[in-house]
Amino acid sequence: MYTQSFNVPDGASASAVKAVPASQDPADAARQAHFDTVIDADGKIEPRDWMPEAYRKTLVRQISQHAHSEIVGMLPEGNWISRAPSLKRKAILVAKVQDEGGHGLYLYSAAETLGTSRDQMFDALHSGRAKYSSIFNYPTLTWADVGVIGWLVDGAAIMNQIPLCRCSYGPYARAMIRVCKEESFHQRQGFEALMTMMQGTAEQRAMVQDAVNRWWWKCLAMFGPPDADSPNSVQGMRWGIKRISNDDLRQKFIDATVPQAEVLGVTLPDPELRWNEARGHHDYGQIDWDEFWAVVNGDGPCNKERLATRVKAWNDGAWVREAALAHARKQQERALKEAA
Ligand code: BYC
Repeated sequence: MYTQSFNVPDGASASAVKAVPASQDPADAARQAHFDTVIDADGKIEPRDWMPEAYRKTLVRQISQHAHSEIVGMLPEGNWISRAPSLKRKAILVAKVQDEGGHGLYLYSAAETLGTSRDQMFDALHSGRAKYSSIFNYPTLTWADVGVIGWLVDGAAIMNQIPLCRCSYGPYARAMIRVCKEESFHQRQGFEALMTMMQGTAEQRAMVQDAVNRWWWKCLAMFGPPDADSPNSVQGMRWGIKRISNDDLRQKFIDATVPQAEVLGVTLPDPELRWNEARGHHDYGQIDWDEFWAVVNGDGPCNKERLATRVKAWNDGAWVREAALAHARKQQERALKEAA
């Protein structure tokens, strides 16, 4: 349904911004030149390699935000585990939510290789300084929302994340390969759950349509602001972190999703959505960017609730962390004694 292929071509604008500016510090010139050569040759930068501070900072920003999105993303769906309509759906949902937790862990680990501790990242999240995806600040009102999150939210995530498998930073790229394989299952289970509901009663079909109406525009905003208002894009693409621009990914997602909506029998809630023969793409209506920025800046319907839930989970889990540390200390002491 969504390609697992990693040979997705770079966005048109990527080739124009490949060269990395040389460092102004003469001491760094040789290392910078080597870094530039690796980037220009589409090679990988590894944790022990020299990298410009701005590259490191950009990666920590993006990877930690991504990790936070995964673990906050567990909450809207976790809300439905105890109310899943059958044992089969419950088992699938538990596995999916658990996968999201795992994605968070791979990503925190990847960010740690850049010299940022997990405690620092959690502190940024819990104090409200860190961002996470806007999409998770909306409520899941009905069971159909769980299917729509799989179909559309995970669908949008895959579209964004497949190119990240070729990101220039090795640990991030490698983490994304496994994440994308799992996201693909998530997207399919969502579509299949919705397909089942669409073959059910008129009430079930209406529930699916209502969920699609509420989530569609929010999913389009997930790809980030329009390219012209995206301050990080040019540099991110120059460094081979981002491969395809926000607008190009959004367009790819729309073009891929329209035929899926037809198969499902739902209407996408955009009267301006139509195929443009000349462009070879679908035209679409205006995204509400004021709403997007309000949500990103803390004013979405669920921002406070999501953060409070994460902080509570962190505080409630303190004894587990303490016990694990005490156990590790004891094991270390025993190993030292045995070695002596
Ligand atoms: N929500 O210059 P831009 C998932 C921020 S997990 C909130 O274009 P960039 C899933 C952006 O951070 C989904 N903030 O930035 C999990 C920047 O602010 P800062 C998460 C957003 O980095 C569980 C500012 O706006 N996926 O799918 O070049 C269950 C300007 O933007 C958003 C990832 O994180 C947003 N939607 O591009 C199911 C993928 N969009 O940092 C599903 C990795 C933008 O300057 N991340 N902002 O203060 C990326 O690919 C890129 O970081 C983005 C943004 C495309 C998101």
